[in-house]
Amino acid sequence: MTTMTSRRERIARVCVGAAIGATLVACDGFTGKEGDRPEGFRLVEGRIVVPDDATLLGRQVTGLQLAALHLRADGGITAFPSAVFDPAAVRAEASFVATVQNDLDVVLVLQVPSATQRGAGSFLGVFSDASETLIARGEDDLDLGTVTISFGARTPADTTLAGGPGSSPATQTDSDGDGLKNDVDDDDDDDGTPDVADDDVAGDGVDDAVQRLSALTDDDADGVPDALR
Ligand SMILES: [Ca+2]
Ligand SMILES: [Ca+2]
Ligand SMILES: [Ca+2]
Ligand SMILES: [Ca+2]
Repeated sequence: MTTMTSRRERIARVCVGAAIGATLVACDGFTGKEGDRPEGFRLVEGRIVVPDDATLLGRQVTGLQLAALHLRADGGITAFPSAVFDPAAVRAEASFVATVQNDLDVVLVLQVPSATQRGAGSFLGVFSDASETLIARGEDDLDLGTVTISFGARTPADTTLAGGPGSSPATQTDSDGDGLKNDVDDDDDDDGTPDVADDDVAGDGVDDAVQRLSALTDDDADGVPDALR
């Protein structure tokens, strides 16, 4: 997984270099479309408008990334991070893509990368779709459009990211593959228990209640889980 992500990101950088050279060249067969990812993974991508660093954090940040985090039943976190970008170098929008294991529910966060750039980093905000932060499992790729940041009363604890118009993950995901996207499917995992009474709506095997960031330990109660500092 990580190896393939790195390969894709290396290719993306090569493509950028080629574009800057004023000549668009074939990028090693990379198209960004289905078939370019490892089997069992989906792409979660979009563009994010990055405010100036002072507004963002009140502190200097030299790198940012989006990361899809799967909160496991054992209390651990499996991370699927995007490439790192420098907020100071982003004039308008930064593109991101995370290669995410498609059988897992995840939350998508903006973060300062961990030391390895591969794990859960320092939390800056969570993606929210109509107040729901859990992105359901599914094979469909997600294009979140232009993602914007809204700062809450407590930053970063209440900072949320929202996708562009028409980019709701629920309208793009058919978790059980029955032809109905999750937003119009009353039983997202086809287990016979309707979504409204299902503890694990998309059926990734982990109760949804423990998969949201609110389930993580927050000893000082500042709204940022201890594991995401
Ligand atoms: Ca469905
Ligand atoms: Ca269904
Ligand atoms: Ca169900
Ligand atoms: Ca779940």
